[in-house]
Amino acid sequence: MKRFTAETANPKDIIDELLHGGGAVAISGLFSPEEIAEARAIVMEHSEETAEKVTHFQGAAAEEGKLNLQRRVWNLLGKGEIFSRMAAHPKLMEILRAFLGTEFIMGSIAANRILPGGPGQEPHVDYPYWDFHKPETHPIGFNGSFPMNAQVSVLLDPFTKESGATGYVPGSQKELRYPGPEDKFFDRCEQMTGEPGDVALFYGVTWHCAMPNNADHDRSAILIQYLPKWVKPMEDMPAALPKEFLDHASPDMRQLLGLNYPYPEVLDAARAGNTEGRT
Ligand SMILES: O=C(O)CCC(=O)C(=O)O
Ligand SMILES: [Fe+2]
Repeated sequence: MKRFTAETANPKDIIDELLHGGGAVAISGLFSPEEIAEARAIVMEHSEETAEKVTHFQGAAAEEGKLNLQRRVWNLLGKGEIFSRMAAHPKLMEILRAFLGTEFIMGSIAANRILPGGPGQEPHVDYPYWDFHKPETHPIGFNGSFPMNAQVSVLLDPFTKESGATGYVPGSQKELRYPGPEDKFFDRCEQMTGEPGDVALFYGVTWHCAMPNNADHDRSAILIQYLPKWVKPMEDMPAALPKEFLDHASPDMRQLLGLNYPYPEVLDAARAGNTEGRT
């Protein structure tokens, strides 16, 4: 995985790597140890209980009775201001505007906590093709030649081979396809390793998954999904957030929440007049 710092991270090289290189990059130096400690404490607090939350790509863990070792915390914007800062970090905004279009949105911000012994996930590609194991439900000829998704993982713990750093197959983003057993993912994958505070940024059509945590410590990350403005987001964040949050959202946060993009809209009831076009 190509590694950048806050100083060297530039949209052109990163986008080239996401589309035509390995499909994933690391960026260090965007978040302070204090910010990471604050985020981690909130995630741990909200995942202390074993109440099961909706999750994905964990069929094997469910069969083995180990879902309890892989915990999600959803709707993070409502759980601490630090998560708004993470989602709208100016360096990430700059890169993602160049990658997904200047008016891109956020589809989800959640934590993925894998406890020691957690078995990891099934290799997959991310939304908007979560169910691309059923390709016939998507348009014919659908491909990954332009990005309809970017994923950011903000690492809260050491992500090592042992602790189950996200596995991925470099270059697999070049052909949009859901991996199967014949692809021998686990023989071929590399891992997005890093220190707490590092960011892994990847193009979501790259085959990837959380790997088994064989370490003696938790392995948590903040997972942020970014999308072009017209892709249906995964979490209905405006519906889950209090009115005060929406009223006080910064311009970047309003964009991320999709509040600047009107559709779908009841056009019969919309303000009359020409609202769209070059002139
Ligand atoms: O936590 C990870 O390492 C990856 C999680 C992931 O890919 C997902 O939940 O879609
Ligand atoms: Fe994923």
